[in-house]
Amino acid sequence: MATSQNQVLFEQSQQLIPGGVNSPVRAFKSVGGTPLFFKRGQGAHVWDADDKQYIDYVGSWGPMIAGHCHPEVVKAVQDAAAQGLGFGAPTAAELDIATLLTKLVPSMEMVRLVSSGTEATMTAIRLARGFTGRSRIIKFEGCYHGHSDSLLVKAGSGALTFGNPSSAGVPAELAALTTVLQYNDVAELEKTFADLGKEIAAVIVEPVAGNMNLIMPKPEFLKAMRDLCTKHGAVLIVDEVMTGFRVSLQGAQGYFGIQPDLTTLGKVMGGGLPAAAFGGRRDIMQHLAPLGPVYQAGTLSGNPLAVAAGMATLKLVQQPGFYAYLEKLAKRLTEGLSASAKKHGVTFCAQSVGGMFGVYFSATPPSSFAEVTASDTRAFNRFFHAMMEAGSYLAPSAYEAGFVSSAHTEADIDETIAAADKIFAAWQ
Ligand code: HOZ
Repeated sequence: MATSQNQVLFEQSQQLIPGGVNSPVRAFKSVGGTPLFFKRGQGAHVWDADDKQYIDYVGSWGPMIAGHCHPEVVKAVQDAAAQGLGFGAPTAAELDIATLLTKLVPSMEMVRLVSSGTEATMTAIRLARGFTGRSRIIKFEGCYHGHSDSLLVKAGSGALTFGNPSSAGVPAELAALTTVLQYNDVAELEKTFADLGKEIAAVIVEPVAGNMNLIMPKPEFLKAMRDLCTKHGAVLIVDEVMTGFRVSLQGAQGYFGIQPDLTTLGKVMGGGLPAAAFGGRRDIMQHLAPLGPVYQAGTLSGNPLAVAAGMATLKLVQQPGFYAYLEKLAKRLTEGLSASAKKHGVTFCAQSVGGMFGVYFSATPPSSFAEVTASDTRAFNRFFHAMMEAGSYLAPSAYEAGFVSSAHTEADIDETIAAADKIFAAWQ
């Protein structure tokens, strides 16, 4: 058998790059085997270093909502590149995207562009602390908000996948200022505010948890959070890095009707290039330098190529029927997979919201960290590899959400369901 180029590249990479990857969850460590090294993407498909083709359900972890290499996105980036790769000075394009973002997400009265979701959430926390003069923040177990110190406490995504939800290197003194509660547990949230209300600067939440697989919020959970933050003068930060322009055009806040004080965005708004943002109430945003005392900066913030890719993508998602199509595809996928598993007696379920979905080797969709970590991860790992072999690429972890794009077709989805059906038929 010919040597896999994925294997060759992985072995070489491990000599130079810790774990052979530049972001841990890419390493396939929890699912086992060799990570795929991608060469090319087009529409809903990607090709690995061995030229094997896959239907892609990762979409660069969310940004590729219009598929890979959408001609309008590629052209916008090429046009921007021809004008200059970066200036470290304001451009009119930054005003254009700020105008669009504040129009599409009306709770954002002002917005600041950054380059990654981690920067957006890290700064939103600092801003909330600077605005309230308080230090404590509340997050929820299994929610992942990037890898800044205050937020890498009982986190999801790669941190959970590799069993280090609270990272080494985060000073205990800092971690002590992060109170971690259970997702969807209203009583615990109420009690914490009753006990510590005056200390709480902010609550930060993934409005649909997408970094411990996919967990839907209970409506009363988001409502209680809003009410308690208002009552106690804490800042509600809704982290829409994953859900923004993914769950609906107005993100999860539009979908569920919640009004955050601050919102963080990333992924889709950069169209695949490094652009992210945070924004919200004007009185809070005015505390940011150079207007106010809370500092934040970035040489690459508002980079013209990233802004161009983001603008082109945000133009595409505003087309009529865009989200209805994504939702239809995601439902077709999750319903098809669930029906097949049921037919073959496999304990499995799946659900979706907008263009994101979760698959679970459990009888019902989990609603908490405890439930999701009780699902059968060995079964997931086996399924993941069998699906990859059959040409469908899922996220390489039982604790990540999946994504569809407008480039996926019903035929793509049906091919994936047919592959799963064969796998479930042989499942013991
Ligand atoms: N934070 C991403 C998963 N939710 C992983 C990013 C990456 O590995 O590219």
